[in-house]
Amino acid sequence: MRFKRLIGAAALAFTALAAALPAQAADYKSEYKLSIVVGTNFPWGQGAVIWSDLVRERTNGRINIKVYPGTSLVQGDQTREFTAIRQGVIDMAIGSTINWSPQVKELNLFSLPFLMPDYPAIDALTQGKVGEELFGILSKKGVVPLAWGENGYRQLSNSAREVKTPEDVKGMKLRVVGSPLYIDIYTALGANPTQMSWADAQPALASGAVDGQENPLSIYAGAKLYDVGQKYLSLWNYVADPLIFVVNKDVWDSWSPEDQKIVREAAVEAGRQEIVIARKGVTSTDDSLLKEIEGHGVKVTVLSPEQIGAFAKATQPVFDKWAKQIGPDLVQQAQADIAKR
Ligand code: X2X
Repeated sequence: MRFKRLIGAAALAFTALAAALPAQAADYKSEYKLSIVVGTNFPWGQGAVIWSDLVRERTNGRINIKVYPGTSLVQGDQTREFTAIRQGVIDMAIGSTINWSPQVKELNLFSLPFLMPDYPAIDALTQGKVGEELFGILSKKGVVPLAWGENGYRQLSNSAREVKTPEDVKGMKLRVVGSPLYIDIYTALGANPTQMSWADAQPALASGAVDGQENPLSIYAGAKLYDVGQKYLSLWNYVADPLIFVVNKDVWDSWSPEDQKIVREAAVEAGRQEIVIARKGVTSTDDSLLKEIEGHGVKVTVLSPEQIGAFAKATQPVFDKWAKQIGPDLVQQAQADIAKR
């Protein structure tokens, strides 16, 4: 009986203590898991570090974010990342539109071949009506979207030969990312695309199981793909993948309005900084990253507008097919905003 009373007293004391604590402290987790695909040495990963550091500082450690690179919370399977965020296996993420497009078909917009010819075109979408509409769609899917970042323009590399025309990629075995749209693009070009995760792509390139791949230059250089025989690089800006900063909805709702504001503002700041980092060294005014890549014996081929036109023509049926799936209104809005940029 004494024992029971003791337990009763302990429970009472605990209840009193919990009531005395601010509600938020009781609800907050000791760690929030932030998922990204690549490591913190890449611009994408730096964005994650900037965001988590800002949040930790400004909340005095109330919100303690830990970065999980390599999509390790879903065993490297980046196409399952979005589902895992919705389910709460992942608390927050900075994800590529490509990796989430199997669950959010509208995000395929950025993968429509040759839709966005330059950086102002990307910005016209993410910072305009299209971006707002996409955030609205995400908000209905169990996540709270906060800010845009950028992986970058995806360029084609391979170990076999210089690529200047659709003819040059015929029969080439190419690793592509998780959206079926990429299978369609490379099939239309007569290549032999094979879908695999980024984790699997690197050994496949090293062993020669695939001839080539497509990724932003920051990923190509950060992963040292020139060391695994990827000596031919064609710059054609055919698609670009923005990044989206999100928090799981239940996690978001567990935070005080003050902390929500801090997390949102930090995401916007980190996103802005990350985009600057992602665009560094790959423009005509600063081509330092390109020079570095060439220094590794890589043949860099910048496609002319005419050469790009030939690829655009060959992939037009893919554009048209996917524009219907994404939603003709959204695609038209995107095209109009790009035309006005
Ligand atoms: O897997 C890729 O190619 C990467 C790293 O760019 C993405 O996550 C979309």
